[in-house]
Amino acid sequence: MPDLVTLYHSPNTRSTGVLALFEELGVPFDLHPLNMKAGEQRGPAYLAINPMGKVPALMHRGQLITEQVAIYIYLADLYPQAGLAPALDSPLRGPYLRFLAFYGSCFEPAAMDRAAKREPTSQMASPYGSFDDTVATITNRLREGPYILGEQFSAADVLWGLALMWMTSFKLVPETAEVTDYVKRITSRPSFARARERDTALAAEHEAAAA
Ligand SMILES: N[C@@H](CCC(=O)N[C@@H](CS)C(=O)NCC(=O)O)C(=O)O
Repeated sequence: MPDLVTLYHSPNTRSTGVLALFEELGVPFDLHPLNMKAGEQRGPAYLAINPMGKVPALMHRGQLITEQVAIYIYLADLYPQAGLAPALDSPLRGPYLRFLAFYGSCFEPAAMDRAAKREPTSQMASPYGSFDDTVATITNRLREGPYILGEQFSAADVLWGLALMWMTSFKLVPETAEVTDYVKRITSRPSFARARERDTALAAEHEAAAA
């Protein structure tokens, strides 16, 4: 078993998915909460660790790992016995990496531009083409389901399940049957229930401490 990974986490943020991922992996980790209500993520102590002041972040063997996509890949590979990442020589390794990278380099930027009502550049110049293309790409993939890799549940589903839950609740992504069924399938897993429980308790603590 590798030595403990530290997770820098704030409740009800992108790092909630990493909490659920740890639950899926079933491994111990060191949880380092940051109270965003008190601005701890922008304080000197955390900026000295992660100059971006963002969560999620991992510290492991003296190295900082940031960016959700890198974190999901790193953890699923670090604990291969959980079976959340296809092996390097599996035919599913390509689509697994594709849909993780697609999330970070296409889908999230497209959704953030849409949320901020920013006019996208031309389809040819944009790294994601168009918002509608990104939604169609993931929706078509989910139609094949039940998971991103077909029958095989993976770390990519933890990332996409939570992201699509938020994106549909913010009305950024249309609540089509493919998307809502998928969100329900992923976020009803016990790992998500346990992550939500931890977040609820942490959020209450942070609220009280910042008051
Ligand atoms: N590119 C980062 C984005 C992380 C991010 O934006 N995290 C937000 C929480 S959801 C954050 O830490 N915001 C606090 C701040 O910027 O002060 C990733 O993929 O992990």
